Amino acid sequence: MTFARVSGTALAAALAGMLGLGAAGAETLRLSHNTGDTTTWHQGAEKFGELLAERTDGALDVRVFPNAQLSGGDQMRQAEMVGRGALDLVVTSAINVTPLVPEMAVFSLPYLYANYEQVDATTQGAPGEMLADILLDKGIVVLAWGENGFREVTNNVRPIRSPEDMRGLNMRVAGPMYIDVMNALGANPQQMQWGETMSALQQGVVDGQENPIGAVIIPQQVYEVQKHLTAWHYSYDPIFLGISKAKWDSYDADMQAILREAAQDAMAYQREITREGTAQGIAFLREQGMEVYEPSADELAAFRTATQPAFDQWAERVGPEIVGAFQDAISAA
Ligand code: X2X
Repeated sequence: MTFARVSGTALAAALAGMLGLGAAGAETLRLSHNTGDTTTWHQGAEKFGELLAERTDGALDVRVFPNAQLSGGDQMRQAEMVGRGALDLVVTSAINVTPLVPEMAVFSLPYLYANYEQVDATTQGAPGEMLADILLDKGIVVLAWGENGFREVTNNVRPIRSPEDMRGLNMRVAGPMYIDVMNALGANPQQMQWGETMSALQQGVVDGQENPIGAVIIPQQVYEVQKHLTAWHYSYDPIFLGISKAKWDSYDADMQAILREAAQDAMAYQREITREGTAQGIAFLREQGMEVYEPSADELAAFRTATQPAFDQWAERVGPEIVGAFQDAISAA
Protein backbone atom coordinates (compact mmCIF):
# COMPACT_ATOMS: atom_id res chain seq x y z
CA MET A 1 0.00 0.00 0.00
CA THR A 2 1.53 3.30 -1.04
CA PHE A 3 1.16 6.38 1.09
CA ALA A 4 -0.90 8.19 -1.59
CA ARG A 5 -3.52 5.44 -1.55
CA VAL A 6 -4.22 5.71 2.17
CA SER A 7 -7.42 7.65 2.63
CA GLY A 8 -7.51 10.63 4.96
CA THR A 9 -9.82 8.78 7.35
CA ALA A 10 -7.64 5.68 7.44
CA LEU A 11 -4.60 7.85 8.07
CA ALA A 12 -6.34 9.73 10.87
CA ALA A 13 -7.42 6.41 12.42
CA ALA A 14 -3.89 5.03 12.17
CA LEU A 15 -2.42 8.16 13.77
CA ALA A 16 -5.12 8.13 16.45
CA GLY A 17 -4.27 4.48 17.17
CA MET A 18 -0.60 5.31 17.55
CA LEU A 19 -1.41 8.18 19.88
CA GLY A 20 -3.77 6.05 21.95
CA LEU A 21 -6.87 7.88 20.72
CA GLY A 22 -9.77 5.93 19.27
CA ALA A 23 -12.73 7.13 17.24
CA ALA A 24 -14.28 10.44 18.28
CA GLY A 25 -12.64 11.00 21.63
CA ALA A 26 -12.60 7.34 22.69
CA GLU A 27 -9.66 6.21 24.77
CA THR A 28 -7.70 3.30 23.33
CA LEU A 29 -6.18 0.83 25.79
CA ARG A 30 -3.36 -1.42 24.63
CA LEU A 31 -3.61 -5.08 25.65
CA SER A 32 -0.58 -7.34 25.38
CA HIS A 33 -0.51 -11.13 25.34
CA ASN A 34 2.12 -13.62 24.31
CA THR A 35 0.37 -16.23 22.18
CA GLY A 36 -0.76 -16.02 18.55
CA ASP A 37 -4.00 -14.48 17.29
CA THR A 38 -5.66 -17.91 16.90
CA THR A 39 -5.64 -18.85 20.60
CA THR A 40 -8.39 -18.65 23.19
CA TRP A 41 -6.24 -16.08 25.01
CA HIS A 42 -6.68 -13.83 21.99
CA GLN A 43 -10.40 -14.60 21.69
CA GLY A 44 -10.90 -13.77 25.37
CA ALA A 45 -9.01 -10.49 24.95
CA GLU A 46 -11.09 -9.56 21.88
CA LYS A 47 -14.28 -10.42 23.75
CA PHE A 48 -13.23 -8.07 26.56
CA GLY A 49 -12.76 -5.29 24.02
CA GLU A 50 -16.18 -5.92 22.46
CA LEU A 51 -17.97 -5.94 25.81
CA LEU A 52 -16.16 -2.84 26.99
CA ALA A 53 -16.95 -0.88 23.82
CA GLU A 54 -20.63 -1.90 24.10
CA ARG A 55 -20.95 -1.08 27.76
CA THR A 56 -19.15 2.28 27.57
CA ASP A 57 -20.86 3.37 24.34
CA GLY A 58 -17.50 3.31 22.66
CA ALA A 59 -15.70 5.45 25.25
CA LEU A 60 -13.14 2.68 25.88
CA ASP A 61 -11.57 0.85 22.99
CA VAL A 62 -9.15 -2.09 23.40
CA ARG A 63 -6.42 -2.90 20.89
CA VAL A 64 -5.09 -6.43 21.29
CA PHE A 65 -1.40 -7.05 20.48
CA PRO A 66 -0.52 -10.79 20.27
CA ASN A 67 2.90 -12.51 20.31
CA ALA A 68 4.38 -10.29 23.04
CA GLN A 69 4.96 -7.61 20.38
CA LEU A 70 4.81 -4.82 22.93
CA SER A 71 7.52 -6.33 25.13
CA GLY A 72 9.99 -7.09 22.35
CA GLY A 73 8.94 -10.74 22.26
CA ASP A 74 9.71 -11.27 25.96
CA GLN A 75 6.69 -12.98 27.53
CA MET A 76 8.01 -12.63 31.08
CA ARG A 77 8.44 -8.86 30.82
CA GLN A 78 4.79 -8.03 30.17
CA ALA A 79 3.74 -8.21 33.83
CA GLU A 80 6.50 -5.89 34.96
CA MET A 81 5.59 -3.44 32.17
CA VAL A 82 1.93 -3.37 33.23
CA GLY A 83 3.08 -2.90 36.81
CA ARG A 84 4.89 0.32 35.97
CA GLY A 85 2.17 1.53 33.59
CA ALA A 86 4.11 0.97 30.34
CA LEU A 87 1.26 -1.33 29.21
CA ASP A 88 -2.41 -0.72 30.01
CA LEU A 89 -3.68 -4.28 29.94
CA VAL A 90 -2.29 -7.79 29.85
CA VAL A 91 -3.53 -11.33 29.41
CA THR A 92 -0.80 -13.60 30.66
CA SER A 93 -0.37 -16.90 32.43
CA ALA A 94 0.75 -17.49 36.00
CA ILE A 95 4.04 -19.08 35.05
CA ASN A 96 5.06 -15.97 33.09
CA VAL A 97 4.71 -13.84 36.20
CA THR A 98 6.89 -15.98 38.51
CA PRO A 99 10.06 -13.93 37.83
CA LEU A 100 8.21 -10.89 39.26
CA VAL A 101 6.02 -12.71 41.80
CA PRO A 102 7.39 -16.18 42.70
CA GLU A 103 4.19 -16.94 44.65
CA MET A 104 2.37 -17.21 41.30
CA ALA A 105 4.01 -20.62 40.90
CA VAL A 106 1.50 -21.99 43.42
CA PHE A 107 -1.11 -22.62 40.70
CA SER A 108 1.28 -24.69 38.64
CA LEU A 109 2.80 -26.90 41.36
CA PRO A 110 3.00 -30.38 39.82
CA TYR A 111 -0.17 -32.41 40.35
CA LEU A 112 -1.74 -29.84 42.71
CA TYR A 113 -5.15 -30.19 41.03
CA ALA A 114 -7.05 -33.31 39.98
CA ASN A 115 -9.95 -31.62 38.14
CA TYR A 116 -11.62 -28.36 37.09
CA GLU A 117 -13.80 -28.12 40.23
CA GLN A 118 -10.63 -27.88 42.28
CA VAL A 119 -9.18 -25.33 39.87
CA ASP A 120 -12.29 -23.14 40.06
CA ALA A 121 -12.35 -23.34 43.86
CA THR A 122 -8.99 -21.53 43.85
CA THR A 123 -9.01 -19.19 40.83
CA GLN A 124 -12.60 -18.09 41.43
CA GLY A 125 -12.32 -18.08 45.23
CA ALA A 126 -10.32 -16.65 48.14
CA PRO A 127 -6.97 -18.24 47.10
CA GLY A 128 -7.11 -16.34 43.79
CA GLU A 129 -7.72 -13.14 45.75
CA MET A 130 -4.60 -13.77 47.85
CA LEU A 131 -2.52 -13.74 44.67
CA ALA A 132 -4.41 -10.74 43.29
CA ASP A 133 -3.43 -8.85 46.48
CA ILE A 134 0.23 -9.63 45.90
CA LEU A 135 0.00 -8.53 42.26
CA LEU A 136 -1.65 -5.29 43.39
CA ASP A 137 1.51 -4.52 45.39
CA LYS A 138 3.37 -4.77 42.07
CA GLY A 139 1.01 -2.32 40.38
CA ILE A 140 -1.20 -4.88 38.63
CA VAL A 141 -4.96 -5.05 39.23
CA VAL A 142 -6.28 -8.55 38.42
CA LEU A 143 -9.71 -8.10 36.83
CA ALA A 144 -10.51 -11.77 36.19
CA TRP A 145 -8.94 -15.22 35.96
CA GLY A 146 -9.14 -17.25 32.78
CA GLU A 147 -7.59 -20.50 31.63
CA ASN A 148 -4.51 -21.69 29.84
CA GLY A 149 -5.20 -25.16 31.17
CA PHE A 150 -3.66 -28.47 32.17
CA ARG A 151 -0.32 -28.67 30.43
CA GLU A 152 0.38 -31.83 28.40
CA VAL A 153 3.74 -33.00 27.09
CA THR A 154 4.60 -33.48 23.41
CA ASN A 155 7.79 -34.66 21.70
CA ASN A 156 9.21 -36.16 18.54
CA VAL A 157 11.35 -38.94 19.99
CA ARG A 158 9.10 -41.50 21.73
CA PRO A 159 5.80 -41.99 23.52
CA ILE A 160 6.04 -40.90 27.18
CA ARG A 161 4.48 -43.54 29.43
CA SER A 162 6.69 -43.31 32.51
CA PRO A 163 9.13 -40.84 34.10
CA GLU A 164 11.99 -42.91 32.62
CA ASP A 165 10.77 -42.03 29.12
CA MET A 166 11.54 -38.36 29.83
CA ARG A 167 15.24 -39.03 30.43
CA GLY A 168 17.56 -37.14 28.13
CA LEU A 169 14.82 -35.40 26.12
CA ASN A 170 15.55 -31.76 25.23
CA MET A 171 12.49 -29.93 26.45
CA ARG A 172 11.47 -26.34 25.81
CA VAL A 173 9.91 -24.77 28.91
CA ALA A 174 8.44 -21.33 29.55
CA GLY A 175 9.55 -20.59 33.05
CA PRO A 176 11.65 -21.26 36.10
CA MET A 177 9.58 -23.84 37.97
CA TYR A 178 9.27 -26.06 34.92
CA ILE A 179 13.07 -26.20 34.70
CA ASP A 180 13.12 -27.86 38.11
CA VAL A 181 10.26 -30.20 37.20
CA MET A 182 12.02 -31.30 34.01
CA ASN A 183 15.28 -31.78 35.91
CA ALA A 184 13.44 -33.95 38.44
CA LEU A 185 12.33 -36.12 35.51
CA GLY A 186 15.85 -36.36 34.07
CA ALA A 187 15.05 -34.29 30.96
CA ASN A 188 17.20 -31.43 29.63
CA PRO A 189 15.09 -28.29 30.01
CA GLN A 190 15.73 -25.15 28.03
CA GLN A 191 13.95 -21.87 28.77
CA MET A 192 12.64 -20.33 25.56
CA GLN A 193 10.07 -17.74 24.46
CA TRP A 194 6.85 -19.23 23.17
CA GLY A 195 7.32 -17.10 20.04
CA GLU A 196 10.49 -19.02 19.21
CA THR A 197 9.25 -22.46 20.13
CA MET A 198 7.47 -23.62 16.96
CA SER A 199 10.54 -23.09 14.79
CA ALA A 200 12.79 -24.67 17.44
CA LEU A 201 10.56 -27.76 17.39
CA GLN A 202 10.46 -27.81 13.62
CA GLN A 203 14.23 -27.57 13.33
CA GLY A 204 14.85 -30.12 16.06
CA VAL A 205 16.62 -27.60 18.33
CA VAL A 206 14.46 -29.17 21.04
CA ASP A 207 12.65 -32.53 21.06
CA GLY A 208 9.53 -31.45 22.85
CA GLN A 209 7.50 -28.95 24.84
CA GLU A 210 4.49 -28.86 27.14
CA ASN A 211 1.34 -26.75 26.79
CA PRO A 212 -2.42 -27.00 27.20
CA ILE A 213 -4.41 -28.66 24.40
CA GLY A 214 -7.41 -26.34 24.01
CA ALA A 215 -5.77 -22.97 24.57
CA VAL A 216 -2.46 -23.47 22.74
CA ILE A 217 -1.58 -26.87 21.19
CA ILE A 218 -4.56 -26.96 18.81
CA PRO A 219 -4.95 -23.27 17.90
CA GLN A 220 -1.20 -22.89 17.37
CA GLN A 221 -1.01 -26.16 15.39
CA VAL A 222 1.70 -27.76 17.51
CA TYR A 223 0.49 -31.10 16.05
CA GLU A 224 2.09 -30.07 12.76
CA VAL A 225 5.56 -30.33 14.29
CA GLN A 226 5.13 -32.92 17.08
CA LYS A 227 4.39 -36.65 16.88
CA HIS A 228 3.67 -37.80 20.45
CA LEU A 229 1.45 -36.34 23.16
CA THR A 230 0.95 -37.68 26.66
CA ALA A 231 -2.07 -36.36 28.59
CA TRP A 232 -0.27 -36.37 31.93
CA HIS A 233 -2.03 -33.23 33.32
CA TYR A 234 1.15 -32.48 35.30
CA SER A 235 0.63 -28.78 35.87
CA TYR A 236 -2.27 -26.37 35.67
CA ASP A 237 -1.73 -22.86 34.36
CA PRO A 238 -4.33 -20.09 34.75
CA ILE A 239 -4.28 -16.85 32.83
CA PHE A 240 -5.55 -13.53 34.10
CA LEU A 241 -6.67 -10.26 32.61
CA GLY A 242 -4.91 -7.44 34.43
CA ILE A 243 -4.80 -3.66 34.18
CA SER A 244 -2.08 -1.31 35.34
CA LYS A 245 -2.92 0.23 38.70
CA ALA A 246 -2.06 3.69 37.35
CA LYS A 247 -4.67 3.29 34.61
CA TRP A 248 -7.20 1.75 37.03
CA ASP A 249 -6.86 4.67 39.42
CA SER A 250 -7.66 7.09 36.60
CA TYR A 251 -11.27 5.82 36.46
CA ASP A 252 -14.21 6.48 38.76
CA ALA A 253 -16.02 3.68 40.59
CA ASP A 254 -18.69 3.29 37.88
CA MET A 255 -16.12 2.83 35.14
CA GLN A 256 -14.13 0.44 37.33
CA ALA A 257 -17.27 -1.68 37.82
CA ILE A 258 -17.81 -1.83 34.05
CA LEU A 259 -14.19 -2.83 33.50
CA ARG A 260 -14.33 -5.57 36.10
CA GLU A 261 -17.62 -7.01 34.86
CA ALA A 262 -16.53 -6.98 31.23
CA ALA A 263 -13.33 -8.78 32.24
CA GLN A 264 -15.24 -11.34 34.32
CA ASP A 265 -17.63 -12.05 31.45
CA ALA A 266 -14.85 -12.21 28.86
CA MET A 267 -12.75 -14.60 30.96
CA ALA A 268 -15.81 -16.79 31.73
CA TYR A 269 -16.30 -17.04 27.95
CA GLN A 270 -12.59 -17.73 27.50
CA ARG A 271 -12.66 -20.56 30.09
CA GLU A 272 -15.71 -22.06 28.41
CA ILE A 273 -14.27 -22.15 24.89
CA THR A 274 -10.94 -23.42 26.23
CA ARG A 275 -12.63 -26.32 28.04
CA GLU A 276 -14.74 -27.14 24.98
CA GLY A 277 -11.65 -27.20 22.78
CA THR A 278 -9.84 -29.36 25.31
CA ALA A 279 -12.72 -31.84 25.62
CA GLN A 280 -12.71 -32.46 21.87
CA GLY A 281 -8.97 -32.08 21.62
CA ILE A 282 -7.57 -35.60 21.92
CA ALA A 283 -9.85 -36.97 19.18
CA PHE A 284 -8.89 -34.03 16.96
CA LEU A 285 -5.16 -34.51 17.57
CA ARG A 286 -5.43 -38.22 16.70
CA GLU A 287 -7.17 -37.27 13.46
CA GLN A 288 -4.24 -35.00 12.71
CA GLY A 289 -1.92 -37.98 13.06
CA MET A 290 -0.57 -37.45 16.56
CA GLU A 291 -0.02 -40.47 18.76
CA VAL A 292 -1.79 -39.62 21.99
CA TYR A 293 -1.14 -41.58 25.17
CA GLU A 294 -3.52 -41.36 28.13
CA PRO A 295 -1.78 -42.66 31.26
CA SER A 296 -3.59 -44.88 33.78
CA ALA A 297 -4.06 -43.75 37.38
CA ASP A 298 -0.98 -45.77 38.40
CA GLU A 299 1.11 -44.22 35.67
CA LEU A 300 -0.02 -40.74 36.71
CA ALA A 301 0.98 -41.57 40.29
CA ALA A 302 4.48 -42.42 39.05
CA PHE A 303 4.80 -39.01 37.39
CA ARG A 304 3.54 -37.41 40.56
CA THR A 305 6.13 -39.18 42.70
CA ALA A 306 8.92 -38.29 40.30
CA THR A 307 8.02 -34.59 40.31
CA GLN A 308 7.59 -34.37 44.09
CA PRO A 309 11.06 -32.81 44.70
CA ALA A 310 10.12 -29.87 42.45
CA PHE A 311 6.77 -29.55 44.22
CA ASP A 312 8.50 -29.42 47.61
CA GLN A 313 11.14 -26.97 46.49
CA TRP A 314 8.58 -24.56 45.00
CA ALA A 315 6.04 -24.99 47.79
CA GLU A 316 8.75 -23.73 50.12
CA ARG A 317 9.46 -20.76 47.87
CA VAL A 318 5.74 -19.89 47.64
CA GLY A 319 5.34 -20.24 51.41
CA PRO A 320 3.15 -22.44 53.62
CA GLU A 321 0.39 -19.87 54.12
CA ILE A 322 -0.47 -19.65 50.43
CA VAL A 323 0.09 -23.34 49.67
CA GLY A 324 -2.08 -24.23 52.66
CA ALA A 325 -4.91 -21.93 51.50
CA PHE A 326 -4.84 -23.61 48.10
CA GLN A 327 -4.77 -27.11 49.53
CA ASP A 328 -7.67 -26.32 51.88
CA ALA A 329 -9.81 -24.96 49.04
CA ILE A 330 -8.91 -27.99 46.92
CA SER A 331 -9.87 -30.55 49.56
CA ALA A 332 -13.18 -28.72 50.17
CA ALA A 333 -14.03 -28.69 46.43
O1 X2X B 1 4.94 -20.14 26.77
C1 X2X B 1 4.07 -20.97 27.00
O2 X2X B 1 4.31 -22.18 27.07
C2 X2X B 1 2.66 -20.49 27.24
C3 X2X B 1 2.09 -19.94 25.97
O3 X2X B 1 1.87 -21.51 27.71
C4 X2X B 1 2.78 -19.45 28.27
O4 X2X B 1 2.68 -18.29 28.04
C5 X2X B 1 3.16 -19.92 29.61
